[in-house]
Amino acid sequence: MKFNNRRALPLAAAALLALNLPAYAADADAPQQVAAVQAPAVTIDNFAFAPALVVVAPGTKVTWTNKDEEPHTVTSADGGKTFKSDALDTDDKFSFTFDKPGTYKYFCSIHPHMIGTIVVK
Ligand SMILES: [Cu+2]
Repeated sequence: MKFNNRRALPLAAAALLALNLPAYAADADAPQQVAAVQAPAVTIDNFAFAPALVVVAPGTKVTWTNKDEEPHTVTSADGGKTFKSDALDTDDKFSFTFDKPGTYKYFCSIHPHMIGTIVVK
């Protein structure tokens, strides 16, 4: 009987795992939430923001890092009223926490053709 009980434990654990997996898969919101958590870093490289579009949940801090040899800024499209970085040198970072839902377009004030969008929802 002792022998049988020992063997039953791993089986019970496996059964619990099997029960948990479908619960994850059935959560339709899960992929969106994962994307929101994984996306809060924007790289500035080769005169472009990448990814140019980032979707985050309210309260998320987004961090930009300039990987170019050229200085860039991160400036909200409302003329920098919402957020505005200093000129970022190579490897400099700028962060902004997006508390309110909305679509936030931004650009580099030095190279205005460089544009990006943060969607908060
Ligand atoms: Cu720039």
